[in-house]
Amino acid sequence: MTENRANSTAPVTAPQHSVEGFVKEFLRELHFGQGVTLERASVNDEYLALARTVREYLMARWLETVRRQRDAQAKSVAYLSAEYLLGRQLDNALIATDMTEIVEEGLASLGIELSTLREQEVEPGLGNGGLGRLAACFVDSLATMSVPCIGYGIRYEYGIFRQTFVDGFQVEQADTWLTLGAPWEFPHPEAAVTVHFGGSTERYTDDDGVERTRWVPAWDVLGVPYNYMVPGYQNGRVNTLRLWSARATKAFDLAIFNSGEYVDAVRAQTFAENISKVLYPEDSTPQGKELRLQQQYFFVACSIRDFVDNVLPADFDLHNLPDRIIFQLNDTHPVIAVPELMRILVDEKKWDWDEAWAVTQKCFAYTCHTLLPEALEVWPVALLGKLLPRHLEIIYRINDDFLAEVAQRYPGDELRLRRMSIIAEYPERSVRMAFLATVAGAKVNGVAALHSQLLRDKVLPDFSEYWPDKFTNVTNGVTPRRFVRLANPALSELITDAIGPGWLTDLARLREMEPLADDAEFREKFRAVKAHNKQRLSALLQRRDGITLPGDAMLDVMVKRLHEYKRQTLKVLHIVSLYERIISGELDPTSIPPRVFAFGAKAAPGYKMAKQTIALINHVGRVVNDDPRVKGALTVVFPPNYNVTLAETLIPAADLSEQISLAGKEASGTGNMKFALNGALTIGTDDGANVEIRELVGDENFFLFGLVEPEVDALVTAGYHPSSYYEENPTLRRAIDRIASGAFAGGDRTVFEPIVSNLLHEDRFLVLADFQAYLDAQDRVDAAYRDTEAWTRSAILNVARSGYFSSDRAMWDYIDRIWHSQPLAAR
Ligand code: 26V
Repeated sequence: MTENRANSTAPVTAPQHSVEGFVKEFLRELHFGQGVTLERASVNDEYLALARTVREYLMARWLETVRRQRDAQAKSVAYLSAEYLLGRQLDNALIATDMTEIVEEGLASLGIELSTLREQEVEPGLGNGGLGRLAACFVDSLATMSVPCIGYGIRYEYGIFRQTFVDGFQVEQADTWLTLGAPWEFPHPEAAVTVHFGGSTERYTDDDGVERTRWVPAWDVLGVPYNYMVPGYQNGRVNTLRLWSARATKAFDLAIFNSGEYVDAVRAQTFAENISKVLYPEDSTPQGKELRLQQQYFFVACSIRDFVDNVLPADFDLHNLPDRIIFQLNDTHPVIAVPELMRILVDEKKWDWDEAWAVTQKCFAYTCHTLLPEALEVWPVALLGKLLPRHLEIIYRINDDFLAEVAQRYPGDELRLRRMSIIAEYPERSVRMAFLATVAGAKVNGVAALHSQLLRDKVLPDFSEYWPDKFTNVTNGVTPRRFVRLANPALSELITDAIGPGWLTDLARLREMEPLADDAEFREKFRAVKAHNKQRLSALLQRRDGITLPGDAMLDVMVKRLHEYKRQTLKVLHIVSLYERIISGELDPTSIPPRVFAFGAKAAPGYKMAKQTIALINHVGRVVNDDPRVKGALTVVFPPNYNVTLAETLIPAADLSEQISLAGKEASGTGNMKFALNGALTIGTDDGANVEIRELVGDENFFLFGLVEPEVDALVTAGYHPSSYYEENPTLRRAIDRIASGAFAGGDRTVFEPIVSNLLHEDRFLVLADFQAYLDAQDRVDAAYRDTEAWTRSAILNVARSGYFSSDRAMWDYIDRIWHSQPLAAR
């Protein structure tokens, strides 16, 4: 039967690549897919029909890619990530298939504007910030490089909340990305996988007389796979992203239902389905969330099962698993996959422990994305033992074996054993997931050069001493398809005119633009692109939020999650200081270039200080924007609900990119790369990938300020007293006093008191220590901006020298240093 089917597979052909072919297909989708005529179709009908039409152009490539990957039996990357911030799919698919013009023309012939349908798409916001967006960039690159990869994750019914402002305060709304239809996903309920939870373990003797353990779980759920296409850029490849959705194993219990207990019957279903219901936005309190641990185990258990049972051939010898797969752990969220694979090999396949461990250690690699101790996940033993009793036993055994080895190398070094134990004893007995990942992983990497160094020296020093070769760096990257080609078509055209095609898949070629920085005519064109992008942003903000941007001003942008370590407060102090100096007569507003300060940031719903900071920005904005004394000179805008879609219009319009985290706190940053690639200059600290950006674009094209990491360390060790900066710096004092006076809260001194008192008495992230250096750097920015030609030259050099930050390069680095996999040969 299977043989027959394999032999009779008819080639799947894409619809005709022409305007007529497209129109025919689109109308067919409208009629037979949506059940409407063109006359009666809503915008949503048209969007869904268009999405389905476009995906048909990808279908043949997808099926062919999957077939070829199977046939080649090549090593695959399984990217395990709890988050994917994909952004809108339509435009990306159009660019990948080179269909934009055909579609635009075809739709126009029917009286429909492509741009209207684009706007209809709600992006799948299945991530919080940089970590989720990085995963999306990586799968894009692997598809474009023809490298076999499956992305595995969770299909959250509700992604990151939609942010609104009420009186300047953040209010969260449910993200209903699925309600108007989900044309990009392919559910496969028939391929559901069962995942077990709870219960206990028991010992038994198997038929060969070997003592074994089995897990007797208490409850289970189904994982239904939803497949998404990940199109490579005009290369005929489409990889797969497989996101899991939880379903109850029995839709409802008929017996209970028949006895009239309807509520009880649906309760079981609701309980199971809660697992993939919402994305955790709580990155302020990562611990103690049972549901989150359920989510983590749920998606990795489904993914490993899927790979072993469905992707590998039926007769595959799992001893060869490391030749066929590398599970890349995107942070610690999927680390429970390690004991899960051990459980499958030891309990189900009945392997020896050592044999199983040898294979497991070759199948995983771990990427760490943070330096903040509070962001490193730990799971209380009590919770883990209740939810996954067998996994806890396996973790104990891994730890015992590991510590025995360490004890052999360092006899008598009790303290070291305690430091390196996967199990922490205080303040609560718990499992340190980063340690487990480090012990199990073939490689451990940080995400920028400085971060990887600090990871070795500060976060995992004992481990890097123990396994120096295990540690490596892969500096992050971003996909130029979405963040240059899609987001900035005008710049893309200018680049192609200048250096020819091909740079979008070989971004180092941007270097060829360098000489053009000295070409006055080219600079003129480059400025025209920026001006065009500012107008495009202005129109969007007007339409979207009723925000009016002043015509000709420097656009100074800070967009990223709201966290104290990122220091949005430092930016606010700069604005308040300028405002205060102007209204007190110290600063002539016409002596500085007019600026628009644009913010975009979501705060975790439970993170009070972050939410206060959002309110402060909005309140400062209201006062500054309404004050005729600064009109034209200073404008503050904070469009709500910053997401991938908004980034695509904001970043290409920016002149100045704010990357002002406290040195040693931002692992990498990836927004910083997107800005540089779109011709914004960076004002930034010596942190994360800023370090590499500055090295590449050159000191003279980057505004560096602030303490460096060893200085931060020394200052904190010596005892940091923020109030002394307040007392000694009158400019700083006046800015803080103005906030404290209630000037931005209608005279109410209590509203922002927590922020003021935090700054003066705690200031964990040394905002006050860096304040003056930041202001000085901003003065250098103003001076540089006045010299239009020199500024444009720097902006062009930022673009030309940022090719290194392509996620394609990052993927090659992973392949060389970690995965040792291969692209599939060209046809
Ligand atoms: C951050 C924080 C900060 C405060 C308290 C608790 C907490 C918990 C989790 C996190 C997020 C850590 C993971 C993460 O998103 N890291 C980001 O990964 C990006 C991609 O590598 C990188 O560019 C960012 O610098 C890094 O913050």
